Amino acid sequence: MVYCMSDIHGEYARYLDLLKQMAFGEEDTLYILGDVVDRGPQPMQVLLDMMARPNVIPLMGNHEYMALHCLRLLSAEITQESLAALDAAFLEVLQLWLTADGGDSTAWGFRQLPPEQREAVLDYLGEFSLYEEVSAGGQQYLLLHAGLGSFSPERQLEDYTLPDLLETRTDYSRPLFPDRILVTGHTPTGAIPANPWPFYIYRTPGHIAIDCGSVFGGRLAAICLDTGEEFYSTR
Ligand SMILES: [Mn+2]
Repeated sequence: MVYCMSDIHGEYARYLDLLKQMAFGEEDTLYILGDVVDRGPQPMQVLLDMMARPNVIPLMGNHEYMALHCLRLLSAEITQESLAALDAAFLEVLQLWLTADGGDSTAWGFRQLPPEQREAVLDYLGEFSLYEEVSAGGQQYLLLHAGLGSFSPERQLEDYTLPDLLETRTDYSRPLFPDRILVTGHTPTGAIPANPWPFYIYRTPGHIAIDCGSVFGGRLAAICLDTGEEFYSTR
């Protein structure tokens, strides 16, 4: 079976709860659509568990992008070059990440890892893909974190920019493709205008939105693409 989950944001207990509910096994595949880190309490535990499972396929979220940028510069060996990179612009990004974006739990968790594990985490984050195309239950799906900003049917997927893919607020009221369903996180379903069911997976023609706002008083969710079955964290 093929499953999708998104916006775990350090909620390790909820992540384990969902794996158990799904009876996730070696023959299954789980795509995690970004924002594993930041805000919640245990982002490093989630990452380390994902790293140990070859059948978990991670995709980049805007929070991984920020975390990777900041952690790489903070943990670089001190050279003239690495010091020059710690300029005013970087310090501003760092401050924003640690405060408004909830990067403190990621930074603290990272600091507590042994050095070789820190390096493995940075390598792992650097391998997250920007999108995945999968087929399940006879249907084609395009999986990505936020959406396809400045969408055009002629535009190739590799031509979308990072902000297009990682920060877009998707308009769920219109399908983008006639033959593919877009599966996205990033926008909590409770923040989608016209959605009467805030803590549930939201489906419209051409779209499945799966971020049920776990760190914003909601739940962590997963969906099985083969059967359409939905799973929600119970704690
Ligand atoms: Mn996001």
